[in-house]
Amino acid sequence: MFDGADKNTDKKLDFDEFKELKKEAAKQAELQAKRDADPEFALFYAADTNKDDQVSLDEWKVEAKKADPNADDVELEKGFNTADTEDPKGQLNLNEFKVLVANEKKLPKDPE
Ligand SMILES: [Ca+2]
Ligand SMILES: [Ca+2]
Repeated sequence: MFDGADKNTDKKLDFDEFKELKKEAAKQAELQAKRDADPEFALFYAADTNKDDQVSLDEWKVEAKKADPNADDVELEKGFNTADTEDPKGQLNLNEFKVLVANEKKLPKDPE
């Protein structure tokens, strides 16, 4: 962490680098607070494994199957496409993802 922040590699943290470090820590704390306050954001964040702030169909399938290993690919894809209303297509941003999660909750569960 120290080495990473020491951008001009003089092996000393100057004040700017220290500020960067503080900013990064604040960003992480903010993110954590957001995850704590917003379960859907936490899910979005967990599903977005490549951290590009979009959840792809593949990322969604992986995440959905953690919750339900028997989830059906076709059904997952249908739900994904229904929520995917904004560009870029094939990727869900946080807003679209929340729609997806809300839709999933509305689905009647198959009686066992
Ligand atoms: Ca992603
Ligand atoms: Ca989209």
